[in-house]
Amino acid sequence: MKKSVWFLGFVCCNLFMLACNKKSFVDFSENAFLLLGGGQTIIDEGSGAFSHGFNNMTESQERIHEIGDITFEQAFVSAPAPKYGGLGPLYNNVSCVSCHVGDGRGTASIAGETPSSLLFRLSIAGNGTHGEPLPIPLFGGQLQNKAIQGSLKEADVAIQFESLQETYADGEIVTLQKPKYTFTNSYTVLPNALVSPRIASPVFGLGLLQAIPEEALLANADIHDQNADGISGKPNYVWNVRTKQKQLGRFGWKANQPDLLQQVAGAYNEDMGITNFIFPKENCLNQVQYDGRNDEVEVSDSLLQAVAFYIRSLAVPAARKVNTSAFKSGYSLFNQVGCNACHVENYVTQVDVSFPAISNQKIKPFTDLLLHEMGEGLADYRSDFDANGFEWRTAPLWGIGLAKRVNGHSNFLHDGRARNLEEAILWHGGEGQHSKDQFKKLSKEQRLKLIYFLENL
Ligand code: HEC
Ligand code: HEC
Ligand SMILES: [Ca+2]
Ligand SMILES: [Ca+2]
Ligand SMILES: [Ca+2]
Repeated sequence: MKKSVWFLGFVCCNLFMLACNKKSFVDFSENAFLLLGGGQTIIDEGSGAFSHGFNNMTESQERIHEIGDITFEQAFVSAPAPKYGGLGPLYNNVSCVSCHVGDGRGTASIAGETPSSLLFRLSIAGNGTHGEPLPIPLFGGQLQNKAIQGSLKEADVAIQFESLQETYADGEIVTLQKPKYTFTNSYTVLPNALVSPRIASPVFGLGLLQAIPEEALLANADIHDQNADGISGKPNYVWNVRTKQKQLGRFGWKANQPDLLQQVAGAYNEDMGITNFIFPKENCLNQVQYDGRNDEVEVSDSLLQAVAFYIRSLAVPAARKVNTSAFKSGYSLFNQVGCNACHVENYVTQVDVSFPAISNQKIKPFTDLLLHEMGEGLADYRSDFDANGFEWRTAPLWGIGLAKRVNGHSNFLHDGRARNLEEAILWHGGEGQHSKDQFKKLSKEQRLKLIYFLENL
């Protein structure tokens, strides 16, 4: 929570309250790029850039945001405790913020170590009744590599990297690293599993993404590539546990979660072993050490809702250096090589009468929130509802240039394998191959400009 910051629209209206006419507003045409989050754009390029609440909330909304913020940062403990007890028996980490550092990305994985903010989704082949992945007997749908005293962690994970190379048209060579995972010390025999590694993704701006009208997203879908541009774009339809219906998926690296509340409730349950009203059973049902008690929730309904609201009302940092010629040419090149076919720039959020601050915002997240086939290199060979083993959700690019400032590293993609923006681009295959090939044909100067544009988003 940082209050001494400026919201763009707010600055003008406040300083020129009496003459709040067109003139005193920021010139939208010239500065349009600053406003990645519409009126919920914050000017901050420091380490707290992802951690600002919305502008124009009511006093009670600000209070809920604050309570959610505290709970997001709270480490849960294993002992029975009035508010923050119930950790485990199995878990991956002790708090939301320990994985989503500064409301941003997980820490980078290091060869030979067990990663702390990288999760492994597990399943056996096939789908459940709602299209969901099938859990592995004795391990469930996620590998927990930590356990409280008296319980057994499911396994350790070791990472190794193998290198491969990409060569630009001008002859320059870039070395990429591909992770390989080995599971050791499993508490019982780990059967042959489908495994999907996923690093913690940034959590700011997600309320705005949730508020994009479904029609606007579906307008970009082209499952069978009928316009033959090589880009399909497929919506994922996933199970909403509360409404007991299939719904458009928006969150997670495969758009495998329908809304923020379910995503947050799932995180408490699977990542931390904290039961809640949406997922009331401990995540270790198959383990013998399970104590059989699932009669009380370990995070209260109101704290769970507060955390979901906190995430929903996190603002987006402004773009920087937008009036430089490097930024402008980088932006043209981004569109020229076809990055915008998936990283779609503009939306207007729908009106929510109960939450004006999130309504009718002109946002620039640079994503279509749809699934794309991204080639062998990125494949996890594991389906997740309608997403197949080659498909991933287009990652939003707003705020991406601040990742290093907030998280101290610039590792990207679903498992954090890319060590910088250039490597992230060079991993694009499948539907992204053509765009990547175009990028590889650019001159060094042009490539640097495109990356400069991303660095300032
Ligand atoms: C062990 C690390 C870890 C912990 C702890 C954790 N998360 Fe996550 N979080 C992840 C990973 C990994 C993903 C991506 C999941 C996927 O693709 O299915 C994610 C995704 C999310 C998303 C969706 C992001 C997006 O862009 O779609 C939200 C929201 C979120 N987490 C909130 C939380 C909250 C709230 C908590 C605490 C209750 C929490 N997370 C705890 C690792 C973690
Ligand atoms: C076919 C659709 C498509 C095209 C075209 C495309 N991307 Fe992506 N992009 C994706 C998807 C899907 C991901 C997530 C892949 C993953 O994590 O495995 C992604 C991820 C990224 C990331 C990493 C984001 C993160 O949070 O980790 C960057 C950076 C990126 N793209 C930039 C670009 C640029 C620059 C171009 C043009 C050269 C481009 N993309 C073209 C679909 C696309
Ligand atoms: Ca528990
Ligand atoms: Ca498990
Ligand atoms: Ca198409």
